[in-house]
Amino acid sequence: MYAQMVKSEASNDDPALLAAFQARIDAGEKIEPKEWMPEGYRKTLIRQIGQHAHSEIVGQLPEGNWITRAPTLERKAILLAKVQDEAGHGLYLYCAAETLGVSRDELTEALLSGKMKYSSIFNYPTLTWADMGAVGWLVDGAAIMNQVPLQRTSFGPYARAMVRICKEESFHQRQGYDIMMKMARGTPEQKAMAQDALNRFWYPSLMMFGPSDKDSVHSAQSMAWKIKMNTNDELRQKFVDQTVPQAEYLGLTIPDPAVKWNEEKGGYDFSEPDWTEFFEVIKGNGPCNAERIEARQKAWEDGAWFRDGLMAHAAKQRTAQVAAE
Ligand code: BYC
Repeated sequence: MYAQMVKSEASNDDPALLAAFQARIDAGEKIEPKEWMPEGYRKTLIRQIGQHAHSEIVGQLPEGNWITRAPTLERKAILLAKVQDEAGHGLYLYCAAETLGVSRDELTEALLSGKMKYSSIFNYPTLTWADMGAVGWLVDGAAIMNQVPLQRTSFGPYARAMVRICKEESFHQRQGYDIMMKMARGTPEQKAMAQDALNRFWYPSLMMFGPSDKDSVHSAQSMAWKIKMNTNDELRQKFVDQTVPQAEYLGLTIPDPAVKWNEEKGGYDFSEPDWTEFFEVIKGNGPCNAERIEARQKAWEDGAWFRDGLMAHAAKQRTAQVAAE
């Protein structure tokens, strides 16, 4: 069903309607769910918003892994709140996707069957407490870099969901940086753990922005429709420029000897991630892909009784309502 919805690119869109639609996008208008939109626009949004929602939901797993092992009660409460925020982000985003005519069940099925993706970053393991710092600092930092411009995206429900999500993501980023500061200024062993976490999460964080512009399949059309506001490489560069001074402040070293300020371009030079690894991870061959999908599959099966109960209750209410009319 999902494949049918997003893969059939054949479009019967009328050229006059298409031109009027593009004019609205160019004028900076927001497109709302009940308004006319090209099929390709709708499908691209379902793909991007759906994948974004799945990323938030799957993204709870690597951090959820540390809730029971947080070093203090305060750290535990903060981490718990962050993971709960991510569940909330997933839910707003599923709602935004539902306004485009796809159900949450269909999206979930597409995730579990591997037809839909989620962010590559969540296929890496979180091995130590310092990883909670690195995830907040780098992963949420990369997420904000991508999501702040999406507050201006052309589809109304997506843009509005992004406003709230970005506020919460900045708290997430700050809490991660705070953990990194504690670790980097702690004992030599703690500092070594912080450095090790940075070493393991640096390149996977750069991969979050997607393949380099020359290999990005969707960027040109998505940018013309203002579904995306920047190219993958533009955002990756901004992320590096923001993060290198933050690493220096922590006294940590970016694991890339090529990182160097380039006066001419007004940004840092850096090495590209290993794109072969990226494509393997998004094909399902990363270190934790199987484990992540198994966890989501189990959650879906464990929740079946609750969904069935809700549906039965709704049916009963409807029958009672009809009888009363
Ligand atoms: N991972 O043509 P391209 C978070 C796929 S969660 C996996 O450039 P596009 C958080 C791409 O889908 C953050 N797949 O694609 C949560 C396409 O394949 P398909 C999630 C990737 O869509 C919890 C193919 O590669 N954020 O913040 O124009 C805790 C070609 O790529 C990735 C969002 O989802 C990847 N990294 O651009 C903490 C933001 N990159 O679909 C934090 C919204 C690319 O044709 N999404 N692919 O099979 C976007 O902005 C865009 O979708 C992307 C990719 C920039 C990610």
